[in-house]
Amino acid sequence: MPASGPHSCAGQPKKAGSPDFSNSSALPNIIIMYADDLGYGDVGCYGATAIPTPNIDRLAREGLQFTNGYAAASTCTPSRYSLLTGSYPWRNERARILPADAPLLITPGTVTLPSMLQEAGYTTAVVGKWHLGLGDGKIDWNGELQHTPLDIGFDYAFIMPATNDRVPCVYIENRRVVGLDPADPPLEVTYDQNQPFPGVPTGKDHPELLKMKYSHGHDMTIVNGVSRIGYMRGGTSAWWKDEEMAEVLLDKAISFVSEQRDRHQPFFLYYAFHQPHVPRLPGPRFAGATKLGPRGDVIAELDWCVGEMLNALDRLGLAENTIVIFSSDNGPVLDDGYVDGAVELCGDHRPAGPMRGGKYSLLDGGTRVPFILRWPQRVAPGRRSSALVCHTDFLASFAALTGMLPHLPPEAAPDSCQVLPALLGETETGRRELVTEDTAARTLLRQDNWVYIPPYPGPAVRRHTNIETGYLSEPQLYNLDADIGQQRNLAAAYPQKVKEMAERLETILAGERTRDGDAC
Ligand code: NG6
Ligand code: CA
Repeated sequence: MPASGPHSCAGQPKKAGSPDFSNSSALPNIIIMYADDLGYGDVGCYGATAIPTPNIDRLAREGLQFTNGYAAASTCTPSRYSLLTGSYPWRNERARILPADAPLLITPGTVTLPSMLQEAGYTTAVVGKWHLGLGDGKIDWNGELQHTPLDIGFDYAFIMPATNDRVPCVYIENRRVVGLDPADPPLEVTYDQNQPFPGVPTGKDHPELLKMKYSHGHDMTIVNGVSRIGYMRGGTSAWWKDEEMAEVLLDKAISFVSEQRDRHQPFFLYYAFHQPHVPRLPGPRFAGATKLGPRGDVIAELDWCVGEMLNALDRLGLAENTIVIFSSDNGPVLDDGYVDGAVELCGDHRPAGPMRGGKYSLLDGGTRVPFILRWPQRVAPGRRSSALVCHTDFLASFAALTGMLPHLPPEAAPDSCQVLPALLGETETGRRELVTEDTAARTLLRQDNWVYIPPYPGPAVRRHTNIETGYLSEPQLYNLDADIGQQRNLAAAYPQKVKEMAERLETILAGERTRDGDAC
């Protein structure tokens, strides 16, 4: 039991005048810890043996582990968009993998998970990977940024603008790039292939300067010995060191939580890790932590960050009434553009667990992800749930938890199901239906344990990354109950089921809102 376990702070004296978070009527704090490209099978409690993840496993032991927990998409931007807005990403045609200088994808004024929680009295923060666009057109990286997380519901932001393989390789705190020196030339960024900055070394022209070589893409500006996507120059005092990123972000995340300790308000923290996305460069103490090379090592580092946050909650006496969720934005990939041994050293490790496909894919390995919820005060520890739940559902579910659901405007969070009873382990019935999408925003329908994938043209295996796409010129129908590995296409055997699900998917894609329909 976490309440009486060795890490629990139950029984420790509370500071005078501090809020009593053990009072069961107080709204819980909420922390979403969100990994980047972590597969279902990469975590010990989901079956991994080659990578030690004692802290994520601890979370599962003390909480509820979902076996049918989904991201809305098999890539980052659309998944995160869906988590924050409660909307299926395919409703917004811009919700695709974005460069860092793309305009903010979420229009200020949209109801978001953090803005809803702000209304409910929460202090809200994002720390880590953003990748949802910034600004509203042209960005001056040296000035005060507009259209940032602060404009869509976050009170505090410490972010990496896009991904760790995309420029600009700088952190942004609230509205400013961190660590710019006025004596440096201004920071400039472009993704225009035809406009590289003259004189700034690229991976393509100066491979001898690289400490990690690229395998595909990633041949532009060199930062910290690693060439990236996009070009950047100036503002060099602000450029990050990848090996320090885990500690930099962890420090900001823990500082935010610590600062909330003595405030009479609940908090929401969206802590978005950069691991195990490429380039994989662990801090020195995790280099060599596994036999799987950098990919395994950064997962061990990620796990350590999770543990440090759990320990901080214990120390601060906040563990009991804090909901901690751990999940991932999409499924796994081995070679995602750098030569880091991920493929060669993988051995028997199965990053997607028993599933087919991975990142970018329509197959289940693309979107079924580790998904754990711990709330010692309310959720029984050490259980598993097969309820179908998706990150998209957090908005309506936490609106229900905080009394905000009746106040959501009808157009808000159109695809967010109120599945709070499932999230809290009170039932194993989650949503009935779920639409997920791949990197090209091609969709599929899941209904109970059935998956229908429409016919799509295109290669069966994605180039470079070597991941099955899920594309087939015929319809695909799988029953995940009996066939989690999607090995037996039942479409020919169940033509009526195929017809019904195809029609249903069409109806949803034509605009039917999920939130008040039968899907939930
Ligand atoms: C792809 C990148 C890949 C990764 C991905 C986004 C190339 C060749 N590949 O375009 O490395 O950055 O975008 O990943 O550039 S995600 O997890 O943020 O969706
Ligand atoms: Ca990702």
